[in-house]
Amino acid sequence: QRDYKLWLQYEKKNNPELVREYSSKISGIVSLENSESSKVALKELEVGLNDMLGKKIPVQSKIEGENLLVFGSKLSLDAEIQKKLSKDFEAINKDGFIIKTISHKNKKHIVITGKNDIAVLYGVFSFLRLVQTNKSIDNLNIVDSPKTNIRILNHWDNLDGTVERGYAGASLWNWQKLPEFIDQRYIDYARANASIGINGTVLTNVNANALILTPLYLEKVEALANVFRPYGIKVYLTARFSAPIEIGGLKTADPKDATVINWWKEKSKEIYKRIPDFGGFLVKANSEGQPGPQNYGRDHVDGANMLADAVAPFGGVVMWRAFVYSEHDASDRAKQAYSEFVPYDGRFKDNVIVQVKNGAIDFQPREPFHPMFGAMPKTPLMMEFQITQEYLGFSTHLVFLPKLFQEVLEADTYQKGKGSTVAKVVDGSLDNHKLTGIAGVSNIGSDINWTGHPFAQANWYGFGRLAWDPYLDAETIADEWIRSTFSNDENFIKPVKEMMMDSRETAVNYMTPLGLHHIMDTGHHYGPGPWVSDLGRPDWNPVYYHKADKNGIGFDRSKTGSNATSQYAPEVAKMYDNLATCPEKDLLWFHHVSWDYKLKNGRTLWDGMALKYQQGVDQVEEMVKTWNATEKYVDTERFKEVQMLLQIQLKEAKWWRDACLLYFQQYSGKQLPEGVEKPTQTLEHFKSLKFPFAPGN
Ligand code: BDP
Repeated sequence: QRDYKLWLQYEKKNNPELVREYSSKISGIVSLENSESSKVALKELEVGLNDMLGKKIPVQSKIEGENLLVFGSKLSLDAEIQKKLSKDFEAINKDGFIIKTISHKNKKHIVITGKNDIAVLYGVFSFLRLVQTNKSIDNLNIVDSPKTNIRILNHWDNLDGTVERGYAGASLWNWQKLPEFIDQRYIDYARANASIGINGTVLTNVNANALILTPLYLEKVEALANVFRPYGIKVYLTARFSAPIEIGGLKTADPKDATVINWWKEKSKEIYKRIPDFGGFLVKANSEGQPGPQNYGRDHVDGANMLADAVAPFGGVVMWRAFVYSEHDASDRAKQAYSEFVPYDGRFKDNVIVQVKNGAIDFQPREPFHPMFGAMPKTPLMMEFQITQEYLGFSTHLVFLPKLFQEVLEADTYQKGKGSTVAKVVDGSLDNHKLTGIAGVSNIGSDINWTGHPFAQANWYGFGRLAWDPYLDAETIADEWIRSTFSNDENFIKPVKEMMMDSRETAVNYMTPLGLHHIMDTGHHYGPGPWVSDLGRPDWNPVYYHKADKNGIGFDRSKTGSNATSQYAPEVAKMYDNLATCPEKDLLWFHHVSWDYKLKNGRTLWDGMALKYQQGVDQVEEMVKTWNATEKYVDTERFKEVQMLLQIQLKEAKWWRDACLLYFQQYSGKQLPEGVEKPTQTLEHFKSLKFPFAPGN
């Protein structure tokens, strides 16, 4: 099936000139090595080039002839070629690659190389992408290195096969059949990840189960690690802080207790004996009911450092999550992670990296960047994005997330003056950190198309590309993805790219315009629920976030309110504090303003908000039209699939618009402005909708 093949379609080129051009530069493939990874690379080149060029390209192990495509790691290259490339080798890091047209013994060849065979594999995929996207392979001179070390997926997969916030079927990991049964999907998964430079995967949910650390499961984890290894993908696990009690029979999990310390040391030793390249642990501690060091009067530093000591002898890392908020202090949830973690700056061990969500609340359609970025110069911080669309319409809404990711990465923290972007925090350049990383909460499941929505594949793809290079722009990513997934035809690319590029703002418009946030329905977060006010904790309720009343709407986080703005550098705080300079897209995130507040376009807030909701719906109508016009460029299967999904998206966009406007209208007491369609249902109707099953809950 087409959509199983993701962005690795390797569609046959129908332009004979192009085929001739490529063929003339690739008269043969020379594979210099025989490692598992180079076998993978060779197979990829053969499949890719043979399919795209429609003929079999001969493979050889020596450079004999001309116009050969030669690949192998540095040491496999002939000394003369190594010398020729010496400057380039100096310029790349461990995972970086070189793709270069060279002349060797008066013959032209293309060489793909790097310092090790995984880097070469990245180079091979990058080369194939050139051909996939119809780029020239004339006089190549590409020297590229990833800007972060840990480029990792976080699977929120449970041992019972369900996926928390997963909208693409069940977990890929079949724990029952492992270790003996190696599903082809594990291999295809690894291959897809390698093709975009992802080099790590956390197999298990952050809401962790200690069982994964028992021998029965470790044997299964080992089997997966063995499959992933040739693709350069390291396995990591979530560590349940109370595991020493639950599976170790200890009385405590106190990180200062000698038996606990020893238990984690022994456990780590056991894991590394099976999996010598095990990546390390990801930990959610003292957050949403998960156990942690605070259960024993210790703090996050004690907990993280104890685990860090356990894995340090083996080169492992601890990714300690900063997603914490306490029920005892619900005054402003947005402030809590910063308040709790920033004082720890400089106290974590070298192999600890603190994993911070992109925004201070929780993966909303739009959030200002998390104030922790740039605020802990002595601590490596890694980014946590959510690829799975928990708050973005699940896998039924087409929302191209690289736009969101880029917006966050480009944001300027001003922590070291102008230009201190989040990307510079993440790639370590702002504060000189060697340990760097980007995590993405996976949207992958057992669905044939992997991600539920064919276009959600682009979010996995885009995440990987941005993890490799946080400075890439979303448009380049969209272009690459469309070409390698669907078609190189400009008539298709142009409208579809525009549709993707606008899709995130579209979702913001019909869900949470002007800085609104967390007004999704209870628990499952499916559809609108701005009226919800009965959940156990105040900060779980939408009413806590929008604070609509007859005077206006919005959460005052400025200095006259919760003062969350003070957690940013002064330049940023000032910008957000001041109504005149606070970007309108973040208005209600930072301010409570009256329904009559004048927006920049001269409209009142109420009118402007209503029109935004309407605009969101109109934009989905446009998406439907755009897609319908692409029929002749796409296979029927994917065409139909997307067409049906867009109809759901349209229906749900209207649901969002009508439910939110009817609800807020009770407070504004104003009529809908002209241009906004009248709701066809009552507020009571929307409130009465119940979803005993919503996926991912
Ligand atoms: C929230 C999810 C919840 C996760 C939590 C987390 O609703 O399922 O467990 O974040 O990131 O977004 O730990």
